[in-house]
Parts: sequence; structure tokens; C-alpha cells
Amino acid sequence: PPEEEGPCGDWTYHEWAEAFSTNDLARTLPPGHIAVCRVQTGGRGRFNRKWIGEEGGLWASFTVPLSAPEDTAAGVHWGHLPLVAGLALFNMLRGMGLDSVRLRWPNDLLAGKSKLAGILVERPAENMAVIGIGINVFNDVSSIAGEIKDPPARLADLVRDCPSLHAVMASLGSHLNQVLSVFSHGGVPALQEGLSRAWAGERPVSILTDDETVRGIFTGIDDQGNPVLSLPAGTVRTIPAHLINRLLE
Ligand code: BT5
Repeated sequence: PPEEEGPCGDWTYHEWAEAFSTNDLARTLPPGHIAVCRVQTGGRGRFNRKWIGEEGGLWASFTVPLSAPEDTAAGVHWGHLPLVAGLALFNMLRGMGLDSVRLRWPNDLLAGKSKLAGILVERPAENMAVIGIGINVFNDVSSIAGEIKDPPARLADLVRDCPSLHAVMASLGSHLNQVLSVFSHGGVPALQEGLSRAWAGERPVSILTDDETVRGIFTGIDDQGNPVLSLPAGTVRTIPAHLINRLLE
């Protein structure tokens, strides 16, 4: 059973001292709830990569109802929830005065070149999604630097008067609701303006698919969520998101 429960803005949170993965705990909750823990022992990222969740970070999973049928004509596709979560996190961090934060496609939150937060969206049931978010806040990231790909960063080193974990969770919940409501009415097109701020300018990338490596300048995504590159030859190429194994900067 959780150690603590209560309201958190429009959400209800359930806090465990230790959990394997809050994304697993969230599956058992109804929509509108948050599973959060202080230490996460079996946290995961995309493609079953390991997420390190030591004490002091925010390890939380938000349950979101998927009641209405997808309006794919308007660009509302539940596969885009990682972008929704990425934009919500970006908005929250910029709101804290963190000017160096940006989104790396599809949903890594970086401060400069360092990884500050990650997102893992899962869909345990037809009518519910779990949005798992991990943010390094007060946890000691210097000790994990050797274990991870990008250098890590933590919020406490980047903002003045870093808010408490509960305050960060509450703020994230409200930013998530705000972006979700924009998205559910207008789909990806309605997010484009915010996302273009979040990508923070064009930059050279390599995109790896099963068949090839495409090098070019990442300029953003199209209204279906696919990355758009401008190529050295002066042409523009859109790479279907589902073919992409990795994007490297
Ligand atoms: C992610 O995956 O970045 C998604 C992470 C989602 C974690 C949350 S915590 C709450 C919820 N419960 C879960 O079990 N998961 C979610 P991906 O883009 O695949 O990146 C994973 C990579 O990030 C790893 O392979 C490491 O290189 C790196 N990494 C692991 N722990 C990290 C940390 N604490 N800080 C920065 N980078 C980390």
C-alpha cells in the first residue's frame, strides 16, 4: 500500500517509499491519478533501457483517460502523447527560469547537452495511458554519470530555490493537463508553435533506420509527428517516425 495519498491539483497522488516501476503501479489506478515513489529500483526507459531512480529525484506516472475515439483527421493520435508530455515538461522547466532546456526528438529533456528528464508512455488498456516521467531534481547525478549515455543534469543545480518534489509534481500535473487539453482539441498542429520553441532551433542530426543513416538539419516535425530534415543538397526530407531507431545529435 502507498505510504501517503492525497490531492495534487486536479490529480490524486499515491506515494510509495520504494517501487520497482511507477509505470507498473499506475496500471492499477484509475485515470487522473499519479503513482510516485522516492526510490525506483526497476525503472525503465524506451526499448527496455534502464532508468536509474535514486532518492531525491521525481519518479512519477500519470494516468490519462483515452475516452474519445482518436480524431486522426485533426492530427489527434494517442501515439503522440510522448510529444505532449515532452512539451508539458519543457513548459514547466522554462517556467522555472531554466533557459537552457530543450527537447530532443522525440522526448528527451536536455539542459545544454545533459539529460535532465525522460518520458516513457505506455498504454495498459484501450481507454487509459500511463505517462511516466523521471526528472533528476536533488538526486546525486555525478555518481551515475558513468552508467548512462548522455551526461546527466539535475534541476537543483540549474535553478535558484529549487522547488520541493511535491511542488514539481503539482506543477507538472497542471502543465500536463494544459497541453493535453490543447492536443485533444487540435492534435499535433495545435502543438507546433510550442514545439518549435522546445526544439530550440535547428541542429545537425543523424537519423538511423534499419536501412540507412540520414544526416541533415533537424527543423522540426510535420503535423503527423514525423521529423523533417533539411539535407545538404538543399532538399527537405521527412522521415516516418515509426522507421526511426535512433536520432543522434
Ligand atoms: C527515457 O528513456 O528517458 C524514459 C525514462 C522514463 C523514466 C520514468 S521514471 C517514472 C516512470 N517509471 C518507469 O519505470 N519509467 C518512468 P530513454 O529515452 O530510452 O532513455 C534511457 C536512457 O537514459 C538510459 O539508457 C540511460 O542512458 C539514461 N538514463 C538512465 N537513468 C538516467 C537518469 N536518472 N538521468 C539521466 N539519464 C538517465
